[in-house]
Amino acid sequence: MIGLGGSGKTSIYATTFAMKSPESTECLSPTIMYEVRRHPYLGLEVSIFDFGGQDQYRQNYLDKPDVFNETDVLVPIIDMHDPDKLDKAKSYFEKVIDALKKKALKPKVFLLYHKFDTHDYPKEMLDANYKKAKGIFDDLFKGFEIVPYTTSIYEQEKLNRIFRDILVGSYETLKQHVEKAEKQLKEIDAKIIVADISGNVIVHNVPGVSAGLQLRSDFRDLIHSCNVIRENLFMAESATFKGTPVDGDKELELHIFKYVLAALVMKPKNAATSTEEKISELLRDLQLFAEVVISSHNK
Ligand SMILES: Nc1nc2c(ncn2[C@@H]2O[C@H](COP(=O)(O)OP(=O)(O)OP(=O)(O)O)[C@@H](O)[C@H]2O)c(=O)[nH]1
Ligand SMILES: [Mg+2]
Repeated sequence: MIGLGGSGKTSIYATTFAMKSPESTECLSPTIMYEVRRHPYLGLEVSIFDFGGQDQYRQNYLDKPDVFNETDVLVPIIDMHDPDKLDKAKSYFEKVIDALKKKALKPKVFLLYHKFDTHDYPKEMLDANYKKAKGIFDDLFKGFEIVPYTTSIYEQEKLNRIFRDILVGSYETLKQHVEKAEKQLKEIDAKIIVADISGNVIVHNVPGVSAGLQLRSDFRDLIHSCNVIRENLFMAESATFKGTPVDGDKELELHIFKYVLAALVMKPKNAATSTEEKISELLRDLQLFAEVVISSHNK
């Protein structure tokens, strides 16, 4: 993630990956040099580089561009509340692009028009800034595969989806599976959460189950414990766990697929046959999804 100082990089990291609330970002200090955080996602170790954007640090990266080696994805972040700095951001990004080109690096670019919200900011100015910024930046990264988005830490579900797409983006087939599962969830009359074993939510249809990409801690603990049982006791790649209260008709199932993927299904004990059929179909697809994840790791 690159951008000028104060554009919101660390805030995006904190709310999307570290379970922090948007309000808590208001007292963040500027990042010194760059911070690298390793984040397990679908069995991969993803390294997220948060490049501090103050003047002296930016110059440092440009002087020693080896820090950009092995960049698979570049996320330039532009502050929609600070129109006076658009030209400065442009000139920084141009220099980064030069450095990448010299190294023959061609990361995918996810361009974020960030702080796209009216939190202490007038709507008319936001719209004007966005229009102006698009004129400057949409063309800047031509030659790269680029996807632009408007983002805000106050619109967390959207930010989560964008980062999920960034993280699965390297595997085209995975993306198709995610999109299909998303569609299926909309049509199933049961609450379902699909997450990876580390507790990153991939898709769900239950409001309020995650803080950023991270699943609520009780569900995360459940997945973790069941995964340990799967490994140590069952010694199987996949396993199913069921729970139900003694009184009442709720039912919870946890399916683990190929030691990477988990699906939590919450439904009434006697759900309609059509619901059961749709769930079975989803579970079969998730099994395939997990196989694709594993085979993409082995490439
Ligand atoms: N309104 C609004 N404010 C935001 C948003 N994202 C971040 N901020 C605020 O922007 C300020 C700076 O955020 P940081 O995340 O520290 O910025 P940074 O890009 O990491 O800055 P450096 O570390 O100096 O490069 C904080 O006060 C955040 O609360 C957003 O989406 N909307
Ligand atoms: Mg920072």
